Amino acid sequence: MTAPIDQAWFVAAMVKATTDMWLKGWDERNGGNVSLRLLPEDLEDFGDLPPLRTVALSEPMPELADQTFIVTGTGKFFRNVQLDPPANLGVVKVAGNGRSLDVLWGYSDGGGPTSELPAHFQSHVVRQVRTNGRDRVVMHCHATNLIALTYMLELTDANVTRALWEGSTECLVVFPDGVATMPWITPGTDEIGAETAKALAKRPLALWPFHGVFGVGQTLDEAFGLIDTAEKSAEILVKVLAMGGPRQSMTTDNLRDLAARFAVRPCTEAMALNGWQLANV
Ligand code: 2HA
Ligand code: ZN
Repeated sequence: MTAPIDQAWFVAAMVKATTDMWLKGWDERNGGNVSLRLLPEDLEDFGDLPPLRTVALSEPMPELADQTFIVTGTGKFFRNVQLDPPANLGVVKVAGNGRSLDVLWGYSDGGGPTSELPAHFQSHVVRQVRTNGRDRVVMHCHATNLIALTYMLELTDANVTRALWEGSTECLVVFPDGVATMPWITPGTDEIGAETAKALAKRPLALWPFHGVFGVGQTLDEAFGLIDTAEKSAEILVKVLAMGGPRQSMTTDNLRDLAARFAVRPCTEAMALNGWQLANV
């Protein structure tokens, strides 16, 4: 007897992640998208999964050949995922030649994977290399305070990292490799996908100015927790700026003590700064 995929742990986990993201206020309307790489053992209870249909990829992804993912659907509202998982999510397998996807489950009303699939897939490629195959999740959302900060901070990786580290003591421990930034680029394009992957090749978080954030991790909980931690720090920084700006903060010595206590190696560019600064206009 094979079980229906609707009952798989990874469908429940995607429902939980997308529902929590909606409740956090990170995913208005159809904002946000999530992909989770599935392992052969995740699928073995579900028998043969003949392709329901095939979707072309905008650029070939030979590095992901034969890999399977569960991905949120294009145009879908995270609010609604819990009401109808098979309409709002899909399981897709990259073809052996990397040029197309087979839909194995979901997108039941005829839709397809997220418009940000190029950014997800290119990011999966670089994170698999960076983490020896451990990272399985790419998560994008419109976390309000992180977006707000992109209007204010000087947009270099070191400066944004330093600001978010100083915004809350746990941040340096949770993301010692820091936060990447990039210029504004049209969403849904291969170009923003390439820039995002370049950013995530060395850091686990990438800010899209005036738009949102990408976070990665081994599990949905890890990617969610990472974005949640950065967004909490951003919320504090937004309040601090609204109160007239910081009068005091953690020092470089404080950050060094934190790194030593929790045995992390914080990125040197952000440690080398003396505080953080607003964009020059
Ligand atoms: O899926 O968030 O960036 C909607 C978006 C596009
Ligand atoms: Zn978006």
